[in-house]
Amino acid sequence: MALAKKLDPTKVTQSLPISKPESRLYMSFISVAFISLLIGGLMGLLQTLVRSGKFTLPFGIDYYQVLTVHGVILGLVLTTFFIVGFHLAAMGKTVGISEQQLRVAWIGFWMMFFGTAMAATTILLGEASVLYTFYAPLRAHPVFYIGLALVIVGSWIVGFVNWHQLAVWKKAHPGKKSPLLAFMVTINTLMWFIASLGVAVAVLVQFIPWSLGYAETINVLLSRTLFWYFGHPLVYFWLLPAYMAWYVMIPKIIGGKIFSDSLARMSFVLFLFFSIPVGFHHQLTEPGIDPTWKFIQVTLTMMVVIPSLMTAFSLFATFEITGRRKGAKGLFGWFKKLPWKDVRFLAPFIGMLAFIPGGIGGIINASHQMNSLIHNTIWVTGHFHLTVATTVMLTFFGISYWLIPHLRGRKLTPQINRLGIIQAIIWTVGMTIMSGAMHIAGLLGAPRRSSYSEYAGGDQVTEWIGYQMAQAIGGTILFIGIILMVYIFIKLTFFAPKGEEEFPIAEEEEDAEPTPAWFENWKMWIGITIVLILAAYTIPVIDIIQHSPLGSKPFDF
Ligand code: HAS
Ligand code: CU
Repeated sequence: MALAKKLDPTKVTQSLPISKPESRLYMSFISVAFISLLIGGLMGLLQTLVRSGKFTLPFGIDYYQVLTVHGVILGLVLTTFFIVGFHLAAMGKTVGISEQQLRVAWIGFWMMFFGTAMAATTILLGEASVLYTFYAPLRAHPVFYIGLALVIVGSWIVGFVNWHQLAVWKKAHPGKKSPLLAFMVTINTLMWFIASLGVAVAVLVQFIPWSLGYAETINVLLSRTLFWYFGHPLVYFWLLPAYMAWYVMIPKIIGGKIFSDSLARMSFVLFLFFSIPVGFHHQLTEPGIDPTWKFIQVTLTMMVVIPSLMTAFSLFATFEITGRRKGAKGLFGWFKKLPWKDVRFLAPFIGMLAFIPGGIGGIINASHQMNSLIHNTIWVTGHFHLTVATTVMLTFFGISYWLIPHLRGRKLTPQINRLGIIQAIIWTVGMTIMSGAMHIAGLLGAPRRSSYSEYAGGDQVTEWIGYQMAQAIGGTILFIGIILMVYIFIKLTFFAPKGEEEFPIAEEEEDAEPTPAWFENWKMWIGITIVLILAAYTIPVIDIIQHSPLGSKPFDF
């Protein structure tokens, strides 16, 4: 605490103006995200229609090609572009960006853009129907892997810019704590960098030489382990920007304050620690990994639930305190004081609600015995359509309603606000039907990642088919939601009336305890993260390298 007192406790509500050239960069990222939404969403619709058994894809298009476009363009492209754009805007607003760093960030953008175009071309040519997890021994065209590598390296470049931005700010503000948003962005980019090193190694050392024909076989288990070392933190890379909006923007939008700056920082630090050493919870049914290590990583998975529970606690506290300040009485009176008619609040709030069943589903998945019931069934697809496609996406939509007009010098009109509320409701209805049906069908054994099939005997398919129809109905409703959202995006970007829209950043409570200085000890955070990763992965990875059977021959597309 002695140290903490030395920090300048003034509430650094940094709010810098965003210049035109900055806006152009941030909007470029966000625009790619919305174009991806349209393309990827259309693919999703097609998939649900095929699985209903009532529709065949035209022109010889393959189901798995469509599924790969869907997963890559939504899971990897939309998310990464939106997040990198949002990160940059959050940093620009709180710590600023120099012209030189802006130029470097543009290099990152173009690398990501060309990488995406390369990967997309191979998928569209039918040379890379390997799904977004590109599991070996499925082998894609080398350009697919090179494209993915470019997207990752491009995102690193922007990450380095983000770190540089914070370092410059800290130099200019000695002894001050970094603005909360900048701290959060730094954690998320750190996590992303450390995690994507794993997939970068898999792509550069295993997949590219193998797809070029230099290596005849591939160590399948090693490649999957490296993928999931990245794949789990990937889902938190999606979630944390939503948490930034929940911790920092939502309190401001509802007219309240940040419940606790230290709690918010601590939860992000815990995500950095526990997001990475847990990838085995995606490989629980995989032979070749000692159960002891699976047990250790499952235990760490349960640890990563804690920062989400802290977030839930903190949000309830913010809602209640704000409501009571506005005169709410009784146990739940504060509920009525929330701004239900403001889409900037409503869309992320529905996202929070969806995360309650989404998170419970996650804990079920992570429990080894129950995992053997649901693994590889469409239950898992139901789980991630609640988490990433509802919790995260509705929050990203919520962010877009103020961020896009803020960057474009326009206003969120009452009419667009109303359309946004309709959009959020359509999304909720569509997703409840689709994801609910996926969960139930999964429990009945319906597989994921599989086209329509009659399964010869016919018994099982009759059990599943009603739910697959329901998924097609939900999918159609969702696609209407996507068209509406893209319309709103175009409206906000080009046609909304000129004006000013607030970039909402909440302040801390007046009487908040000062945030301890050790939060700025980045060496400690990175050190603990590395120790945890080495503890969870070193021995099993050595095992995998030493004891894996001969590598696998490719299965080409
Ligand atoms: Fe997951 C599979 C375990 C969270 C995404 N997950 C996936 C896949 C994706 C995904 C994409 O252990 C599929 C990958 C593939 O293609 O194979 N997941 C978890 C666990 C959590 C979890 C333990 N997942 C997420 C998030 C995702 C995501 C977040 C995306 C954004 N997941 C798994 C496992 C598998 C898996 C296994 C592999 C399954 C298999 O066998 O293949 C946890 O982080 C969840 C913790 C969250 C909570 C909820 C806290 C609630 C909050 C809301 C508060 C609400 C408020 C509203 C305040 C405990 C914060 C107020 C309300 C009022 C009423 C006023
Ligand atoms: Cu996971």
